[in-house]
Amino acid sequence: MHAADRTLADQYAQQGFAVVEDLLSDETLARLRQRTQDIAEGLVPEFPSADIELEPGAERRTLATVRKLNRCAENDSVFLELASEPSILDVIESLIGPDIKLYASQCFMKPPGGIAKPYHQDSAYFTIEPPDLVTCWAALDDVTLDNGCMWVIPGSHRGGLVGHARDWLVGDRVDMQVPLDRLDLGRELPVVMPAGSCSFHHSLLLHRSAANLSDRSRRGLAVHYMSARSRWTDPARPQPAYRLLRGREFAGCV
Ligand SMILES: O=C(O)CCC(=O)C(=O)O
Repeated sequence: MHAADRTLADQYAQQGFAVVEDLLSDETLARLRQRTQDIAEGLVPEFPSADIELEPGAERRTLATVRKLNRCAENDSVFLELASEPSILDVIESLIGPDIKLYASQCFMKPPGGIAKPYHQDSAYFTIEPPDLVTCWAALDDVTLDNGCMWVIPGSHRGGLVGHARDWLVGDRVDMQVPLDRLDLGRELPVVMPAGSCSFHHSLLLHRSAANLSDRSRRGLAVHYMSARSRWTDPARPQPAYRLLRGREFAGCV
């Protein structure tokens, strides 16, 4: 492991997250921005509409109304290319080892006025053991305090999974959040960074994102990577076929 990777891996182990500035080239950034805009404006008919979520109350799909694109890399080769980018996989390898699968991907579009996402841990949604799962959150726009940056509680990934309540409404959909009395809010930190940077967070890290109070979009492409050594643990749902991105498969694992 290079010295820079070790510093990043140490920070990730201690804090549960780490930021790498300017990881994406200008060309990659421009391609991803254009793709999110084209999908939001209905110019990519092959991107399934079932995987396009609107902000609560919105009726038409535009860049100003789309809240989230789901299954980005699973549906679209432009996002899959980003998910397979060697410079990102090198960071992931330094955090969870050389055998890496794509667990999920989603683009949080956070348009001006976009709603907040309350505190949660990704592991509350992700049913694999061990939870060797890391998210690369690629900033497609400058991320600032006023346009809805993520906030994290450093070190909270070391406290295990916290109980989530199912009482948060996204429009008419119920979603999960960690109750406020379970959080040490005095320790939370904002993750602000320029476009083209990536933050990497552990799936047990407590994090949220604020509402977008600015007149600028705050798009973040989140690619969730898992170790190919992890096992699927949800008996109620069939095990999905996860794509191997680097390294090798293991018998009996996901
Ligand atoms: O970008 C956001 O608004 C939320 C991101 C998030 O919760 C995640 O990447 O796990």
